[in-house]
Amino acid sequence: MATSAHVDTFARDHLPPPSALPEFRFDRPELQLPERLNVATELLDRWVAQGQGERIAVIGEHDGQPFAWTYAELQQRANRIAHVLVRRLGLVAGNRVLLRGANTPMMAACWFGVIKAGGIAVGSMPLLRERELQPLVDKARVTHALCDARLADALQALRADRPQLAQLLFFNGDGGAGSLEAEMAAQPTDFATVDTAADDTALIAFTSGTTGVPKGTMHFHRDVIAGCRCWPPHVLRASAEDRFIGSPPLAFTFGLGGLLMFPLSIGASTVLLEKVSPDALLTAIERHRASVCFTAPTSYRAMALALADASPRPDLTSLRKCVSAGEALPAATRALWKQATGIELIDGIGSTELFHIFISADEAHARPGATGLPVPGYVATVLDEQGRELPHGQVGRLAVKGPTGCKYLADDRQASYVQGGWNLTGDAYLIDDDGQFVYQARTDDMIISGGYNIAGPEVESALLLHPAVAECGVVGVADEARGQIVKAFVVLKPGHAGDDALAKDLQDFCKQTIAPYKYPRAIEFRGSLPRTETGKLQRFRLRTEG
Ligand code: 3UK
Repeated sequence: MATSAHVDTFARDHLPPPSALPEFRFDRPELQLPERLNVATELLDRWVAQGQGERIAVIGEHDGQPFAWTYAELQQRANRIAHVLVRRLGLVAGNRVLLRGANTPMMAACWFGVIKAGGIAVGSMPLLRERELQPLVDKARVTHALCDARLADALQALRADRPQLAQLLFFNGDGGAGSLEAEMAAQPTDFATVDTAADDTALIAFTSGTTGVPKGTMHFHRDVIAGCRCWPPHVLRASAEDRFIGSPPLAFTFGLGGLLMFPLSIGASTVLLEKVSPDALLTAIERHRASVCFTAPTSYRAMALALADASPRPDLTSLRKCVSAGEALPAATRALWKQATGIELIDGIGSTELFHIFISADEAHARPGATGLPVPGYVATVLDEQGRELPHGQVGRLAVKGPTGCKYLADDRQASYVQGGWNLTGDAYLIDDDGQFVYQARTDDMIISGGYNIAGPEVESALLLHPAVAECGVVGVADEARGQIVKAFVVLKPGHAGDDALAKDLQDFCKQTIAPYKYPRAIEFRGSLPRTETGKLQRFRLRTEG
């Protein structure tokens, strides 16, 4: 093992014991990584050193006006931030720096500034309030924070009884005295990136999990680089000429990988947007002539529906690759997006624990209703309750191994995510005859009604084929006779009335589309559905509210 560069050993001291780690596999030539590795050297410094510093790295918008920073400009900003952290805020390698803000070029510069200084980046979703931020700050024992001035409130409140958070600077405000920008101006533009070990922790990402105390997942420098070498070159296959765009926050590893690590790993450009409703994303794709898009399935569906009514229709001819992750992609949504744009979606399942996508299908291997095949570098299977591999066609627990894997920060739940060397994602899957992995449901979300196992997402996929349905969520609700019954929450497209006749029509439609016993015995029409900031349906809320 290479010597750690971390002076503050908090991360290493709170890794799971070796016996609780999953098996790591580095059995491909591109995964033979050096003992010393820093993500910023690989993704940022390298391009400047190779004379590519004038290429555009990040694009943002200020007051509606686009602006761009080259790789050299992004590097210089990151270097100045690294100096501010070390010289002004007293950071030592291994300290944890909370990063708080929407996706902006400054946020990207802060991320690299932390990494260059040997710090550990701790992302936080922009919408989190004080009460939700507090467990992250305490659990990761955050020592410093860089925060968008427009999100100052929650942090200011926490700071009162946490002396360590005195090490806090704000950016994207007026840039006046005491701001991060003003501090940066006083620092030089060069900085020697800290020579971290490949297994020094680079980031702690908190799960977007909807229940319980958030889990911090630790990712080494090597995990991020391995992530850049598996799914992107084998499935996405973007090039240096591509311009990436999308909605997931950089605090979510789907966004961090898709909108920052992956484009920069190939010398491409990325558009970082603060406001990313489906309508805003459509307009931004046109304005920036973006070519690779990352967002959640519901966002593709909303964009496709908006395109059907849009006049004038935004010009999306620049777009060539569209990635869907975060939730299962219903076949109806895949078909709608293809109809609207001509583009076959690239579906992929990833998780915060494994950093990014590990099962996926490129355009040529896409199969409606299936997620795809294990990404080169990963192996996957389906296990029964005892941990035995199940034959194809049988539903069981998805299990994955590869170069990345679950490393929870001081958390007993490590033992439920990692069993027998496998990462168990909590998803019920089956493998079909072609070896394609077919998503069923979260294992906790399987509905058991009258003795039958029913996967809510399958019922949702059926309902989404109905012309009146915009969005829907299907859960099990308690029922005296059947234990549970299938209940659908349905958002209608404009011009449809949620009455008994339509409810009956939707039920009949389901009975004709999937096995009749799965049809929703209860239907409730809603104006919208509860979702996380990462686009996931909050089923537990539907269950309790329903
Ligand atoms: C679900 C999917 C079916 C699945 C993520 C891409 O979503 C990400 O990370 P999270 O930790 O959630 C993980 C869970 O989300 N899921 C994600 N993608 C799919 N289910 N089909 C999909 N395509 O339950 C999984 O266990 O929030 C996704 C890259 C990085 C990520 N962190």
